[in-house]
Amino acid sequence: MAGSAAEPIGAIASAPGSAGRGVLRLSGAKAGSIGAQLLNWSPEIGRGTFEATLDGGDLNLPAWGLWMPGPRSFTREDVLELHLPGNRYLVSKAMALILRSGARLAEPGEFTRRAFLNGRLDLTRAEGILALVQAQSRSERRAATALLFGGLQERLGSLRTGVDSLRALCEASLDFDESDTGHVPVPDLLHRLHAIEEQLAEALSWEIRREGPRPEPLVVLAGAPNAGKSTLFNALTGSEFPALVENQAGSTRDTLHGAWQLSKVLVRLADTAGLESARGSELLEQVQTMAEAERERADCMLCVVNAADPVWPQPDPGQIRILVWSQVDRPGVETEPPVARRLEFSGGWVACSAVDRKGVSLLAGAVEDALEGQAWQGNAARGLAERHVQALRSAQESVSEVRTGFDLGAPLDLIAEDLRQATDALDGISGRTTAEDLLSRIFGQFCIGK
Ligand SMILES: Nc1nc2c(ncn2[C@@H]2O[C@H](COP(=O)(O)OP(=O)(O)O)[C@@H](O)[C@H]2O)c(=O)[nH]1
Ligand SMILES: [Mg+2]
Repeated sequence: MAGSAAEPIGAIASAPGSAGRGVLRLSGAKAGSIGAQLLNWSPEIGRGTFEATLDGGDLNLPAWGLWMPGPRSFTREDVLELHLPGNRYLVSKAMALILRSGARLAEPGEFTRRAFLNGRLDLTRAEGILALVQAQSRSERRAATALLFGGLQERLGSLRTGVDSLRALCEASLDFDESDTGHVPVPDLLHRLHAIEEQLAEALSWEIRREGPRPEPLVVLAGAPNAGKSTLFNALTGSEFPALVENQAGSTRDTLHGAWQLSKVLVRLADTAGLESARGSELLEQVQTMAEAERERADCMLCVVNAADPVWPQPDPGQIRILVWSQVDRPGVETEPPVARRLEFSGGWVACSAVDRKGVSLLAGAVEDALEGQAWQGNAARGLAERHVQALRSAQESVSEVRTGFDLGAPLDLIAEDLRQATDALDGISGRTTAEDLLSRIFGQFCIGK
């Protein structure tokens, strides 16, 4: 990535296409003077929002600005954000004006990279932003948020302090008589080493869990009691241990899982208790909480609605949902769901019957379509965990050298050197000592304007 950090960079920060607003972002020492040149505005007014007119060439546009002089900004540099009418053509023209006024087009992730270089974020948090931008499901969003809010960094902080102080003790002891192991008793050093080993193992297992292969996509059956979820579950999974089916609310309590083979992928199908059925006792509350947790985790929801007695779920734009218009073999029922309801289901609708299996293969196709391109196929947060795992493993190797050193009575300066290597490995994760090419790879995955 070229250029000094203070060089002004600019980018369109809103998504392509027409929208309510188009956002341009500028960062760097000259952000204010470029803004003053193009807008009827002066940075002297101070931090905050302002209304102005963007004036240049044949462009004359009302604009709304947000002025955040450094260091109280995302990049810790002077940042000017311009909000314009969300028309792609106008926004591009305004961007061209900004570039002509002396800013350079930002590279992907360059704003976040500057935030990182200026100490605003450590690398794990920057990765959290990336993972969040790329997250496609609720579970990915949760993993990214954990990174963003410093889950790993918190752990690493105390681990690094432990390694550093052990090294300081080893180094301090060097100044004493050579025949002596030092003025700090070895058992104390070993006690500290043990604590480091434990924390390291814990951080590693946490990251390995994040990195590990995600199970098959989870498809969850949900709907009112008697919608036909359990019957459908049995029909789709051909389960050895079929779900209880009964014409009575509350027959399904525990969430059941089974494998459902679609034409290309295998998914995990879950049968849950009927939505909001029979609350009141502690057990039934628990049943509902479990079912809710399962729906939260779902990569795709099958909202089962009984054609003979339709009960409609609350709309939920945050999730991919397919409407399953069920039990259509029953005499006299509507064979298609009402048109007005269909739009509430982002994954479309399928009419089906678990009894004569009508619509079952259509349903499989709809699920496959809904899952295509979804997070489970490739996952940014997981790729990031891989880097952490490698670094933690290398820290662990150095720490086990330290252990061997103590066992063999090695000189303390050798032990201190191994501890220094462990610190370096940990610093690689937080970005204190991360190779330039690795930084470029990480930040290069961002979109321009981020
Ligand atoms: N005719 C017909 N009956 C069904 C169908 N699916 C479920 N049922 C019946 O509807 C009742 C409730 O089914 P169940 O699967 O337990 O519903 P759940 O509460 O949503 O799990 C049972 O009596 C089932 O036999 C179907 O596709 N066709
Ligand atoms: Mg059931």
